[in-house]
Amino acid sequence: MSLESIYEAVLKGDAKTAAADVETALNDGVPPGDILHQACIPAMTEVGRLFEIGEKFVPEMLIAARAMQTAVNLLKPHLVDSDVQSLGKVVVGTVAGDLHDIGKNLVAMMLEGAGFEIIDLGTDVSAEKFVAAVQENNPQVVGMSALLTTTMTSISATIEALTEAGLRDNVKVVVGGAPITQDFANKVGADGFAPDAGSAPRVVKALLGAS
Ligand code: B1M
Repeated sequence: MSLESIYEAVLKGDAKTAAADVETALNDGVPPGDILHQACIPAMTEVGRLFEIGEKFVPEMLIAARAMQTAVNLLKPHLVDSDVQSLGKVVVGTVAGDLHDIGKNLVAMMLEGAGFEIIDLGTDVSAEKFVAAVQENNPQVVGMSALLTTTMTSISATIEALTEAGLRDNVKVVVGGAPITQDFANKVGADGFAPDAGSAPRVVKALLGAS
């Protein structure tokens, strides 16, 4: 089974074929990381490009996202080692006003694989909900994802809410998502920025002084 056929299935939003082809590729010994990075993620990038030039529309982005999530769910057990010792708790969520969750789910998966306990608040998470989750779970890290330029401001609003609640010094804040940069992270007072899911565990571990 070629990576090309998985790429095409995700691009077309054909979840059934994507699932069958991922299963076959795994059985054929294709590394799960290659399936993710050389087929699934490039397909979503292409969906975004086609949307931008008016050749794909929101419903097509949605079905491509479902196919991507189906593939990721099959890859997860192969990418996450469930026997690693806990390095700490991370509360993750996509910020208020934003429904994109594929990148956030990948980040959560990689952190879980590296040994962190994940409390996933989902999408469109208000500042109040982040604050409540920190009060309730006492995590070491809060991870926020934003995919829209219009929701980047929800990151600063959430950081402010954590400060107002007296919790900012208790947690490290890590941010990411397509429009987020290191410069933005510095400006809003985040502790860390990860450009992709692969680098998220390294960034979080460095902030916590874990090796
Ligand atoms: Co939307 N969307 N979308 N969309 N969508 C984008 C983001 C867009 C760039 C498309 C485009 O125009 N080219 C554009 C944003 C433009 C902008 O703001 N500048 C856009 C738009 C405009 C919209 C709507 C407004 C469309 C509309 O309704 N007219 C709407 C907004 C809805 C809302 O959120 N309120 C909308 C809706 C949707 C769908 C619901 C249809 C669907 C999302 C489904 C879902 O997530 N369950 C969707 C999709 C699929 C996309 C694209 C095509 C793909 C996103 C994706 O999953 N990428 C996207 C175009 C693109 O990104 N190329 C687009 C794959 C994923 C692996 O990458 O999410 O970047 P990414 O995550 C990476 C890194 O960013 C990083 O690691 C991840 C893995 O390496 N990362 C972190 C992410 N979070 C992190 C957190 C961290 C660290 C790293 O620490 C905590």
